Amino acid sequence: MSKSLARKNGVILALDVTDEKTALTVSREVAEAVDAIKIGYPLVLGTGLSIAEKLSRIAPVIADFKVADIPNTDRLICEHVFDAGCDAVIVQGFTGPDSLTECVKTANEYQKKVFVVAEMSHPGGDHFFTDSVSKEIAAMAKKSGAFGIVAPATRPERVKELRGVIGSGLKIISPGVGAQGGSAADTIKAGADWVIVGRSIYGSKNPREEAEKVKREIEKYI
Ligand code: 3DU
Repeated sequence: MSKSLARKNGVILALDVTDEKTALTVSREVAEAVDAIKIGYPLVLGTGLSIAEKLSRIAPVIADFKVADIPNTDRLICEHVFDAGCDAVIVQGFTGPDSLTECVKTANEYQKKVFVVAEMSHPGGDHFFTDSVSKEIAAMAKKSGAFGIVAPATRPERVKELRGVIGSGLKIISPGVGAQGGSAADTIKAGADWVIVGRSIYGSKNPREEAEKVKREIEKYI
């Protein structure tokens, strides 16, 4: 039985390493300081999807595949993700309500979760994800019954606005802390439930210490 996401520390590890040994070592080291491990194409293409099941024994796994296809293809992808032991999948919303609904329906069948990307965190991330588009995607995520959205830690003011759109029923996970310049405390204060942190944890000499640092930075706000 794979683990299910619950907030204790408010930190999610983005595990973009590409080999299994490092992935398992880092995950075991930081397990007590994070609430989930986010995996994506770098790790899965490097090791195979079987890594998900191994990691899911350590912490809940979120599959960041930014799923963005027609409903049938989306469903097939989500089935693989959940069969592999992941607790949640990250999907795009710009593909429209029918694709998103199919992902949520599949997740519900497995009793798993869908997060929808509302806006991205890199400098070009708001080029197409403009203010109104992001809000529309967030509203659609709420209507679809998704578990939460992804919003940029690099723009806490956007996290706050998107929280206003979805209300308190949906969760917000926010990448962009650390290597991309975002502040964990500001992001949580703006309304995020979890910050997602990758390179500044797994790329450091002491990943456990770095994860603990982020955890301590936000503990009074969660
Ligand atoms: O920048 P970091 O190394 O802390 O990693 C951030 C992770 O979050 C990474 O896996 C990236 O693919 C993901 N992500 C974003 O950075 C920004 C987004 O808008 C969505 C996902």
